[in-house]
Amino acid sequence: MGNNVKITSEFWGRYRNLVRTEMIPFQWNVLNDVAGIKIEKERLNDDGIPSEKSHAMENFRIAAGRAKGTHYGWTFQDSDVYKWLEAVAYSLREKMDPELEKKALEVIDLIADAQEEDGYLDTFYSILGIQYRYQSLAGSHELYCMGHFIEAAVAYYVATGNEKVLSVAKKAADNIDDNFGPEDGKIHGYDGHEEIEIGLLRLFHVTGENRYLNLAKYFLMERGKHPDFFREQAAKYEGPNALNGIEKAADTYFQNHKPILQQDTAEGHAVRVVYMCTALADLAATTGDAEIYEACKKLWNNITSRRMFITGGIGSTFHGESFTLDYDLPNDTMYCETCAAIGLIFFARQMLRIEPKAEYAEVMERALYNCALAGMALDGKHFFYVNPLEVNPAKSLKDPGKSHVKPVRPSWLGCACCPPNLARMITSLDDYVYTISDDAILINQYIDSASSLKLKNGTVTIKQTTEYPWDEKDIIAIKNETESVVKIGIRIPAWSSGASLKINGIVSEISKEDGYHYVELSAGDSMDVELIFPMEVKRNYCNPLVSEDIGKVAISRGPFVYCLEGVDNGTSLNCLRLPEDASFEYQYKADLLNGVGIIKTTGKRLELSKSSDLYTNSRPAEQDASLTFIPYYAWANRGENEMEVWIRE
Ligand code: FUB
Ligand code: ZN
Repeated sequence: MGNNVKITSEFWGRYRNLVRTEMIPFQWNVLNDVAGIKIEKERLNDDGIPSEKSHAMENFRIAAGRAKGTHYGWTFQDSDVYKWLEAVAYSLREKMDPELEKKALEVIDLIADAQEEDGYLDTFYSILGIQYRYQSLAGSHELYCMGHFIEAAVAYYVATGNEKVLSVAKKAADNIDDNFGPEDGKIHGYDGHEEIEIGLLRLFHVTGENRYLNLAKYFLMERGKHPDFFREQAAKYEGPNALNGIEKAADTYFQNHKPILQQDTAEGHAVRVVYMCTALADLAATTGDAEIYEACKKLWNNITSRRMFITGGIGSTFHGESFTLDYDLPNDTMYCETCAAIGLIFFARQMLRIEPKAEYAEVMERALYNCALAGMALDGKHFFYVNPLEVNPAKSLKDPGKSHVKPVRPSWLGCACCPPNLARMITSLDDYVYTISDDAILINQYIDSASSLKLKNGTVTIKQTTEYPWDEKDIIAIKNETESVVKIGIRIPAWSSGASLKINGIVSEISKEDGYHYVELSAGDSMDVELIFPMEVKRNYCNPLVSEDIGKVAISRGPFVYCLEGVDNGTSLNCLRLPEDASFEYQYKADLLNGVGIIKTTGKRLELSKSSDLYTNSRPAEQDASLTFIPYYAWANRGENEMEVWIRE
């Protein structure tokens, strides 16, 4: 069904294979409590995190009446199963696997059995007291979980044509529609964690049923109109513990401080913000509403030009996993949750549907190749929740203010939202390569692949031949098999100076329109494009308003941000300096970290004082030091050690 983008890239092929062969089976074992995992505390002094097991599948079995017991885990434990199912859907879309399909069908049957007669679907309340449902929305995550289910169901239906899963999703959405909305007798409210809006819009896209679009719009537009909504619900609530005091969080935490269209800055919990923005941008793209798009742009600009780390990570503090204020980007206490980087990628994808601006694809690339990818180890079995730009393991161990910053990836997490999010992101990467409209295609990501893309009047095939992300050349063969003219936008990466282009072997001047060079192909035409985007090693500087990065430089090459790691550079990385005139040597090392490009140079190291005095009146001396940078995504794969992205210049 739909578009077919076959990813043949060695870099991404390895990851996608890893998700299929390691992550999906491993996560299945975790969900079924047979993986033998040890879940670490996420922070010192934090006993609030369920830490023994997942129990997610058992919750469904209990809710379905197939097992006895009670609910265990977070109120959003169900979403781990749904994200697993969504990743399975994309994986089956890429490659059929009867064994995996059998498991997925069993899960779908179980979910259908756990669904209440009237369509309500949430194991927490089905097990602990259905009479209390929809009454603690600040913390219950009921709509969040159903949103994830709907996303999974749509993905599974599109991949396999399975009608049952779609009908369970529609039944759940209809139950939500029966209970929420502007009409008298319905709840005039929304979930504490945005997600249902994304699911409903996806359901609208496959069914064409307007009520799902209207309900998504209702949730988005209602948010922030009555900031007391969560507190009023919580004051009356007598059901099982779904709140844990979250109702006392600031309105900004929930993006509930003012109506969305009036929000100028990204406030509160970062994942919530970008999920909200994803739905808002989808709504703008779907309805063509200019006011909604303006609201998206305000939030996009605030995030990407004031509140985003160079790795594409977002969320400056672990307090509320939140944004803080403009230019507050602390490298060693930040949050940068893997899910938040993934949410930013979702947001960028929707923005590209509205307006062909390459900055959306650039941010997508930045977040994908850096923060998001750092969320998993090269073995596909260990995961970061928090993605720091500077780590000293001793401080993570002793300083409660840094204890959320792990120096190595644990095998699983008490709050396990990130690993399955990564699995669904990587398995659906084919959806991020192009933006397709009726008569135009944007080439957003350079990934070795062969595609057949459906436009209004037929198919366009595009074959990309490239060693990207390591190599600076892409040969793109395009064939317009439609019956009309097709416009193709070729992204000229903003990080590359001096890109060059040949069309059918003839050098062509690049003219950029919002970051894309456009070519047109008449019906039946073919075109060979050779694009070269030099990947020189670049020095990146931060706006001086970011106090932590003053006098520092970060190194990048192509889409990758680089870092220094202790294993290559010794301890006390803060003592290292990269002089302005240092020149770089780039080498691809096939035998290191599954194949990486490293950057070497000669820098300086402060000599440690011979005395143990803390203060002295003489400036420490420096000596030459050889420096080795590796791509940020590959750090923490060689044991526990220090790491630093921003280095003194
Ligand atoms: O609340 C559900 C998920 O758990 C959020 O998206 C993550 O930030 C984590 O808090
Ligand atoms: Zn997460």
